[in-house]
Amino acid sequence: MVRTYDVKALRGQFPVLAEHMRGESLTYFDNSATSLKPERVLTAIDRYNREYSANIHRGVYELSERATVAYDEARRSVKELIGADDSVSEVIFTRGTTESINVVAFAWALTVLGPGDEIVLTPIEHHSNLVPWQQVARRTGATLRYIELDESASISPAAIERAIGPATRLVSITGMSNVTGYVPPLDLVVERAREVGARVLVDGAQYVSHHPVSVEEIGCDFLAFSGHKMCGPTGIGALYAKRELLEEMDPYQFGGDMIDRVGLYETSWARIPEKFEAGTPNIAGAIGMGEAARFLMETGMEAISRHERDLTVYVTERLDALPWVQQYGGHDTEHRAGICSFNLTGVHSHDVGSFLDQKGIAVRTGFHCAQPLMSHFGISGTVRASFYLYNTREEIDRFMETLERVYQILN
Ligand code: C6P
Repeated sequence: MVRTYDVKALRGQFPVLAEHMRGESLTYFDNSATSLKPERVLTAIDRYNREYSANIHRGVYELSERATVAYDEARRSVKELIGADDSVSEVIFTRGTTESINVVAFAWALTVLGPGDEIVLTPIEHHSNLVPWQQVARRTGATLRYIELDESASISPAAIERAIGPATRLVSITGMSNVTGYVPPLDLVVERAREVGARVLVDGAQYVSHHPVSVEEIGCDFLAFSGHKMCGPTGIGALYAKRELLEEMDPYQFGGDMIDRVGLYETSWARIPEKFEAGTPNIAGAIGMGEAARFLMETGMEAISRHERDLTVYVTERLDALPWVQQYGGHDTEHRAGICSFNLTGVHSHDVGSFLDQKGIAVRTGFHCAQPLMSHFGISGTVRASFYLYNTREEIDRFMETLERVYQILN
């Protein structure tokens, strides 16, 4: 049976889309900052708080058992979304991508890296996948190396070959740029890393919400992602890691629930994943993220990705036709998804954003937590429109009409 992609029905599931902003119906094009949440995710969180709001792993009573079951089910759904195989890997709940990357930086990299070791990054990374590695390099004596970009901020096989070598211990790379939507060739990165015995962390903050993902197929060692970018709530995210790595890693934080036996002077750790989840976790958040994962799987990640590609091709072509628009990240929509970044000649990105806001259109402007990439383009910021499963061509038409007006008025 071929399922049709019913964008109208999907839109009906997102209460925020019925809102008006500045007296206009909302056009939400800031999905890379955070996505909207469907009714069923809101209901799942609400039901936990109203009907079985107990702590997990602690009570022998039914309320606590219900919370524990829901929390464990959420973990299973998140694992299923990314194709993680229970027998060889695990998912840990964190506060989001940023914390997940910090867990790897502080619980793994700090203990295994030293002088002479290299951490390979790219200049397209979000600050969350740069700053922790600068800290690790400073504290361990390891060196940072960057995969060179071409003019459109893409990565060639030759650049990967040059940057990853015998001294590389870790490659930490985004699965999808939050500025241009560019999807780097992860297969080549992982293949090269394997040749030299390096580990690979994929920053999946954007990647997981927009693509079908199978960590087993990608072959990465770590994958970091956030609930709020995939129709879930804020304050929750996940770190996927190979079980063997989690076994050898020390806990990241210490306290309740992550222990096995505690004495006055010595403590042994609980099993994975509890070993990495000290204290009462964000139970409602995890349940919301689990529901979001089920929603995405039922909608179909292939279908979502196809829908977004259609929107990306459409908007790119329309922007390309305007001589006063400078787009960033190239025209190769095969390797880009869901995002377009641009400037209008002679108009500051913030002014464009404020004008669009007057028409109820929400975009992000500025450097998007990616200053090295802005330096690569030689600019201080862009206007970024980022799409998701509920956006439509009609919204893009409205956006384009408004952009034409912005240019006429502000240029
Ligand atoms: N990017 C954006 O508007 P957190 O904040 O931990 O959920 O995600 C951090 C992060 C890491 N990597 C990438 C590629 C990201 O896009 C983000 C978040 C948002 O682009 C907010 S700055």
